[in-house]
Amino acid sequence: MTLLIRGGTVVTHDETYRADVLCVDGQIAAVGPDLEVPAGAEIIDAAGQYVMPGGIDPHTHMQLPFMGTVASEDFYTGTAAGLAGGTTTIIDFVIPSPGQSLMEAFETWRGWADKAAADYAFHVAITWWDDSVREDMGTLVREHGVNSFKHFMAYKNAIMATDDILVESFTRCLELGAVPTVHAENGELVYHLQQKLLAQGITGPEAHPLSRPPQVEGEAASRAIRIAGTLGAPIYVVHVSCKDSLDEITYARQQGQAVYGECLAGHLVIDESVYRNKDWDTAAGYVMSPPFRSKAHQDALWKGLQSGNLQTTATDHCCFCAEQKAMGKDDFTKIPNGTAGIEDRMAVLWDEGVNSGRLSLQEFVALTSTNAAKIFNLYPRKGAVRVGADADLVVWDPKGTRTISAKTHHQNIDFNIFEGKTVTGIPRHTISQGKWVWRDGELHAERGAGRYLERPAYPGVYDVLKRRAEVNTPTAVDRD
Ligand code: URQ
Ligand code: ZN
Ligand code: ZN
Repeated sequence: MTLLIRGGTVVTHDETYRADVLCVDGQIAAVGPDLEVPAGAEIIDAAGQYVMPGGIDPHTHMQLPFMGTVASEDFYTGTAAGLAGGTTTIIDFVIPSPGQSLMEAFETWRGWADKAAADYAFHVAITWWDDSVREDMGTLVREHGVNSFKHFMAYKNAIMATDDILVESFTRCLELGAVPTVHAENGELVYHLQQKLLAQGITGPEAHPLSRPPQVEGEAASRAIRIAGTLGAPIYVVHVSCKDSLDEITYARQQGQAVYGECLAGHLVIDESVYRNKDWDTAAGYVMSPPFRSKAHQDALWKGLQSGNLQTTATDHCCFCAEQKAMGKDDFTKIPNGTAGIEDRMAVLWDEGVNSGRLSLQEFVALTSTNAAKIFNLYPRKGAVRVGADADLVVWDPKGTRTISAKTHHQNIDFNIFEGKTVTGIPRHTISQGKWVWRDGELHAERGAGRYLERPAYPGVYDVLKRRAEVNTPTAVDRD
């Protein structure tokens, strides 16, 4: 399989230059001006367009069993929708039920992901603790290429990790050279506020943000960062949604602590007025945690991206259709939490970030691909445009436009949080493993083509991460 992307401008996290890109048998074989056209090669005309590393979404939940139902997007439809949006790698989550063997859950998720159309990796959640969890973490790192473990500080009476679990698990991550990550909301406070609102007879989606105010996130972020700092472990905070948690990250980083922050495309552009929509289904469609916030918090998040205090963008793609959301018709705490985004993340970030002048081209690449690859040790196999890297690329048309809608998206959900938004700047072509899978509006995703990506732990993870993610740690490509 030989593909030549001709006439484009290559943009990486630190370079912008005119070059052709030759892909042979799934890897990048050459990058340079006026490359020879090998016999039989497919040719993509990229004149006037940017050739960038395929997007990496470090936060998805395909077909997640959650809150009494199962997310409507599965690993095939979700990764296919990602390819249509320029995303070529996801990092999803294995979430064992409390008491369930980590290895058993890992094998279950591996089975579900077998149908993926694009490459994938897994964070593994720590939702309970005993010696077997400690052992299984070692097995997952040493034998299965897991180098990140998730901790939900929210969701009391379900998957919430209490402080004792954080301390045990972060310590274990330190021993193993793995990165602990957290969903930072104080689950006890959320539960208390939920009960209070219900007791006042406030049962609709408008109560959702009232039960999870920014200080609930700021407290948990501070606690997780302090615990990690005390133990000498790095920490990655997922879906940072507000100034409260961003300030905690910024302060810790200024003290030299290895703290990383992720923000969601939705949190950058959608505000909490959506929960006051008169239409119940519409308001419930936006229920996800942490909730969408005020514009002031959106501005803070943009500054976080521009200042380098937030390093990645993601989607937390976790889909529930209207009939599933209706499980919470009489009680907002029963509305399955989650929204979609994998198909729109990159175009929304380009439209609101690059077109507005907030982000440079190279910062766009760093935030949608390269930084996630570096932090989770997939770089330079992923997140790079260089010889030897996987041929996962997106040909970006800065002038193309698209109006986002559930009526036309490829995501398996009947709702789109960006409904009606017209973006300028779209993925014209997506190449995955050297195959032309998104061809100017035609999707050629292949069920089962996705591969499980092993992510080695970092030898001496913390000194590497302490030197920030600029260090090229030995990865699969380097080791070959
Ligand atoms: O909390 C998460 O990240 C999962 C359960 C998706 N749902 C959500 O509301 N963010
Ligand atoms: Zn979360
Ligand atoms: Zn999530």
